[in-house]
Amino acid sequence: MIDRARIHVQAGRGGDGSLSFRRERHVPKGGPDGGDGGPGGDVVLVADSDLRDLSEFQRRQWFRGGRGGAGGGSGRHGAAGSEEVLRVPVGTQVLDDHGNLVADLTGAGARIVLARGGPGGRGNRRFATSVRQTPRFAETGLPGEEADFELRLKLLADAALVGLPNAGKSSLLRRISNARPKVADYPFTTIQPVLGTVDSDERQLVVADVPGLIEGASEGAGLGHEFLAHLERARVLVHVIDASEGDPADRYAQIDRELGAYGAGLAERPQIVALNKVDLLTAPPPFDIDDERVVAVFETSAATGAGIERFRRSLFELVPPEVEAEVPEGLPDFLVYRPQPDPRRAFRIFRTDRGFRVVGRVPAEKELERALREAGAKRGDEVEVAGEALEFQ
Ligand SMILES: Nc1nc2c(ncn2[C@@H]2O[C@H](COP(=O)(O)OP(=O)(O)OP(=O)(O)O)[C@@H](O)[C@H]2O)c(=O)[nH]1
Ligand SMILES: [Mg+2]
Repeated sequence: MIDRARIHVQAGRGGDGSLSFRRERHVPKGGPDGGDGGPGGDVVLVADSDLRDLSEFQRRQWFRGGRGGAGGGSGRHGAAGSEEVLRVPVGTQVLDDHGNLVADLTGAGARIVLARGGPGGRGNRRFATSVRQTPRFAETGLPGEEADFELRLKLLADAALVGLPNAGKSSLLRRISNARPKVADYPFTTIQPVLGTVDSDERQLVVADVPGLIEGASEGAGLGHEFLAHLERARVLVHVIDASEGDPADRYAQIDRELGAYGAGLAERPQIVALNKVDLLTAPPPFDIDDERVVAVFETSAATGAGIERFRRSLFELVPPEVEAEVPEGLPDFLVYRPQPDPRRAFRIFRTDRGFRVVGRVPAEKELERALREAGAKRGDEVEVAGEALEFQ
């Protein structure tokens, strides 16, 4: 299962504003009629309940929003750039370059704008004033936002089966759910998490079978660390122990150390213990620990079915119904990620062979003068403000 990906997103550039003048047969000099450029397309992430992993992103890591169309004469606006929509499984978390959590897409249909398209440039029609009747400039569109993100899928399960390899986790899941994970008598049969649904008359539980953990898992031993991450969101852990070998309490403590070393609250999670493979025993397994996290202990045999039905039914009592996260009324169901200040406020100055060129928003005179001076402009230099050539004074 591919549960991590790195992507680079770049929203579309805004279209250029148009520099145009009305042409009419009997009017020698028509007024400005250049329309605005269209906005660039956003790059958007949407949680899709049909997807299971992030394998899509192995093939492709670069995503671009469409470019906004240029404005035209007669006041025509450019078309908006097309939105680039990336579909990810429910449970995907989005982290920025610094590892900060930007979004957690826990519900189907949740949306986040990862990069916003650049605004379109204004056409010259918009710059006409009573004192400037023939503006010979228009704005260029601005680039869209661009950023890198890491996607991490963390399974959303009500309960997760955890334990040493070969304890019988997959066998138990097969017994209680619709899932059919592979079962075999060697360690690490399960190499990727499997989800199964367990039904009762009123409710459905999602139970995850997570690959076996061994000593040092929290430091990456075995299939280790990455699978511990999938336990993070389970509300209850079902600790499966092979009761036919050694002391169950020792095995319990071993896994518990790894959960504690991993952190993320795993050590505090309520636990159900399943002492499995009791068909191989002649006497009930010894397991007498006093631990308030252990909410119930069951003796099961995935081989004969003994104890399975009681275990399955108890899950519905022991895993509390999910409390719907409270969403304040009026809050939109999507987020906008803003990595940079609003590009609408930006303009840029480029050097040309004869002086300077100002691109983007047309700044106020004072602001422009200061910026040009900082850029090294001297008296007499040519300054091009999108089409109009002026002399720097
Ligand atoms: N006798 C007996 N054997 C069992 C029982 N449960 C599982 N087994 C056997 O134990 C072996 C391991 O079972 P799995 O369900 O694959 O164990 P697992 O915990 O999923 O193992 P990994 O995926 O490797 O971590 C298989 O040969 C199963 O048939 C049981 O209750 N009794
Ligand atoms: Mg397994």
